[in-house]
Amino acid sequence: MNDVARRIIRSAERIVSFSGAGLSAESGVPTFRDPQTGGLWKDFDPTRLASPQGFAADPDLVTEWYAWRRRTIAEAQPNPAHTALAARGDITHVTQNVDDLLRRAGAQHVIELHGTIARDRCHAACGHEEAVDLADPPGLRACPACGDHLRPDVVWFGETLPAEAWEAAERACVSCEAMLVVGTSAAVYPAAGLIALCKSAGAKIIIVNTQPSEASDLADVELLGKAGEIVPELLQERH
Ligand code: BV8
Ligand code: ZN
Repeated sequence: MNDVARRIIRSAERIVSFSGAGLSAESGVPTFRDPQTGGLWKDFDPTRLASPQGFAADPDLVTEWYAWRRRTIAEAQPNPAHTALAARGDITHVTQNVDDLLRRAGAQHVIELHGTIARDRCHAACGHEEAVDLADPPGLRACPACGDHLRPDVVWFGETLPAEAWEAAERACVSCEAMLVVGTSAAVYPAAGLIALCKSAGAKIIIVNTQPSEASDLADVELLGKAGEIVPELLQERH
């Protein structure tokens, strides 16, 4: 284990974790851009399946694709990286992930920048939303309040991030002393911009990833390897 990284974590009072699909890869949830761990976007076209245009063109296809992802997540279990992060109630967890594995690992306060796959909301944003059973996901259906379609409460390409989550994440980043970046290619904005925001606020950046990413040049320490192996060692209790 890298002592510099451990010293940064031990001496920082305010820490933000920033996670992506690589955090859940060892739980069997496919990533988006990493061919070794699912690489969803190599088989599926994100503009057709994770965009309002795609949903408008074929709402059944998009609903079925999310039902498949929901069943996969229902069968997944939190891995040691989720558990280690969840055990640190002093860390503010900001995630791009839409799976519920950090919550299931016991993390109290998770800022979900891209929403959650565990909920549906009205596509016309009339305000109606409802939890879904990931193990038995619903098919395409109408919003009981206004008749438009219900869709996963996630942020699609071209959609804005939930304002409350974004503001909470920015607030945490501008005052943090260390950011622990876990399992993200740092390719998607505005989320990935939070890493540079922390850096500009004077925070130390520790990256845990199986390969270099678009954030590598911002790292004070880059630990190449699996989150499930590195994160528990890095976060072992402070003392
Ligand atoms: C917005 C839906 C505008 C939820 C997702 C051109 C240039 C720049 C930007 C843009 C552009 N054109 C469009 C944009 C903006 C666009 C964007 O950033 N596009 C990128 C791709 C170029 N962003 C948007 O559209 C955002 N909205 O900008 O709105 C706007 C503004 C004002 C008013 C109206 C509109 C919305 C972005 C959110 C998109 N939603 N998914 C879902 O179904 O999941 S994207 C998808 O990518 C997920 O959300 C995911 O969270 C996100 C990031 O991916 P990662 O989590 O990093 O996963 P990835 O597979 O990429 O990487 C995994 C990493 O883990 C790899 O590096 C791998 O090596 C590593 N790994 C694997 N195993 C392990 C591991 N590491 C450790 N341990 C392991 N075991
Ligand atoms: Zn509605």
